[in-house]
Amino acid sequence: MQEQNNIQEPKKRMLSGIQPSGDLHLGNYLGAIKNWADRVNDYECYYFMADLHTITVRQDPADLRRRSINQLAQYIACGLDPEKNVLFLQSHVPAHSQLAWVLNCYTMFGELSRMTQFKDKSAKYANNINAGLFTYPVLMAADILLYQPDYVPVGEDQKQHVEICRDIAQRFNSIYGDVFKIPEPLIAKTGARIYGLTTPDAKMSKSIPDGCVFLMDSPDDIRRKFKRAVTDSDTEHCVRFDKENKPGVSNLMNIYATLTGKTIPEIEQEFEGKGYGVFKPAVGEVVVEHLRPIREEAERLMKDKAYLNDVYIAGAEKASYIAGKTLRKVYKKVGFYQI
Ligand code: ATP
Ligand code: LTN
Repeated sequence: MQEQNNIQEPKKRMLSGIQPSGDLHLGNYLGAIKNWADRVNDYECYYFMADLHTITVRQDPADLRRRSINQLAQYIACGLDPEKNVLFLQSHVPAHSQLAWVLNCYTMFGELSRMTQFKDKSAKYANNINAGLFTYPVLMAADILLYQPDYVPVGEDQKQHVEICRDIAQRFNSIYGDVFKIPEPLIAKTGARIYGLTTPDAKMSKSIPDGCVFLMDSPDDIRRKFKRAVTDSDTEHCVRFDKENKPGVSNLMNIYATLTGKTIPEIEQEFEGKGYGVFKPAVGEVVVEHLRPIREEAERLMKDKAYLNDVYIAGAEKASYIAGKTLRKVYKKVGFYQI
């Protein structure tokens, strides 16, 4: 019976990527990768390292190379089995750059100017506001549309980019017919926005290493970071969810909830009358234990470059096959002469 259903309804397709522009952290994991790993059995999944995107900001070439292979090891250690998912490096599939050029011509200057990430990054990297930073969302739209996915699981900060991708696809389809599937962003209910442990008003990000918990951090580093987490300045000192007045505590509760599956009221009850001195190390310990097997497996895989290279080669082949089909269709529709 089950088998019959599978035959009638092909699995929905899912695609996402992360830039290898820094080491993966708890925000990437809870906002994105954990949701990918939780769904591998129910969807046909494509996950990639967005290395083309990283050079919108200057990168050290040796670091970029090292992180591109280490990130693959970390994806696999997080539960993305290369036998069940297509894992690949964006620059290994030329169709991404090729489709991006075409889509550039169907994307408006005005809509790109409204992108929050462009505004943030051009303020942050004011001496290098390059054209790639501006057209970043077009390359991202190409990444997505090539694979005709149903869903794009990302953290909340990427929602605007998935929305512009939908707009570009709809514009293209309205001219040429149904070329692209219109994808939906998939944003987790908990973990979609993790804040820095020392900056509870800014998202956890590798660019603020102080309050950022990296997947490869040692247990002692993680414990130390949670002990020093900013809570709040009121005198109440009770574990209560209140994003407005207690952003630090609420962030820690969100992390705890996402990793344990407990609800916010259950957590409030668990720590009733216990204060932050008990709560902060408890969250730290849950994180340490959750990340321990991931770190150990990633360390093992990072030493096996031959295996990682094989995964990349197989991933690029499978991805190129699907991406090539869409690209050929697009080239034909816009009128490029076919031979
Ligand atoms: P940067 O700080 O350089 O912008 P980043 O650390 O935010 O980078 P990205 O490569 O931009 O990492 O994000 C990869 C994925 O992780 C995206 O789906 C993004 O939405 C998600 N993500 C990143 N930071 C967080 C966070 N703090 N909370 C939840 N999800 C996050
Ligand atoms: N911009 C994304 C990375 C990214 C991506 C994508 C995510 C590049 N291409 C396609 C989903 C789908 C980010 O995480 N900063």
